[in-house]
Amino acid sequence: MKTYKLLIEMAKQQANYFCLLDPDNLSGEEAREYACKSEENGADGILVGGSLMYNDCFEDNLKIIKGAVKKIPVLIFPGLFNFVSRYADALLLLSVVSSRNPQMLIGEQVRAAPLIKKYGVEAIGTGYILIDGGNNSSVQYMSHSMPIPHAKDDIAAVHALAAQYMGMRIIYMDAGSGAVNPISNSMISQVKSDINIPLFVGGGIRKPDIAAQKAAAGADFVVTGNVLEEGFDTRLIREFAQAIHHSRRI
Ligand code: 1GP
Repeated sequence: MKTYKLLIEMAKQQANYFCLLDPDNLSGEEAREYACKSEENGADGILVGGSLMYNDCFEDNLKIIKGAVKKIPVLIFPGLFNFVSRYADALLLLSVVSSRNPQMLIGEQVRAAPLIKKYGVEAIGTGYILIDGGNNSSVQYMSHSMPIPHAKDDIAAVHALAAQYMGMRIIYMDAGSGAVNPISNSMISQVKSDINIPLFVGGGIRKPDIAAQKAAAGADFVVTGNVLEEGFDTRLIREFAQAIHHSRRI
């Protein structure tokens, strides 16, 4: 509960900025540098994860990232059950509630559960909602899941509400990595007004002013991944962090 309580406190104070690092795409040195520089330039936390495990470096890089940051939480954002490790502050145990594929709703979680117990890592039940971002996302393909249509705010809201009633403690709304269209402000705002648990929003956010809009609409945690993978730019991290921190909730 320690990290979840921290996230609740963080969400009460301000909108927060999380950088998503895909350990598969990073050397150990890059993992250390990106984690350090993210924290130094204002990121409030780091998510570690991706859709694939192509290289055998998830745990090594996670350990490096956790060792490199001083204060901010490091959370696992798993693609599949094999992203379980003791070297994170917590693991977002995702159930893809927008899916009707039982493997992504409960199958992967069942496979992860014994490892979570063995490692003693804090697991935070997370209702993951995939929204159409204007292109076929890796998550959509890998999870055999149809995303919720971009303009159907009410459908997203009832999924979030159902996840909350089922006991999930975070909602993560994702347009998918590299989305053409990030999740709309109106959808974020409707979901946020219906739930009382922290809300993560990501997918296709490439500019600080857009990130600020997502925070102003109600995202407690705004996530960027791709934009930093294309060129790790500390000035851009600072701009994202400042824009998100200075946003005003609607
Ligand atoms: C993907 O929400 C994250 O799961 C981040 O998306 O890579 O498009 O920033 P981007």
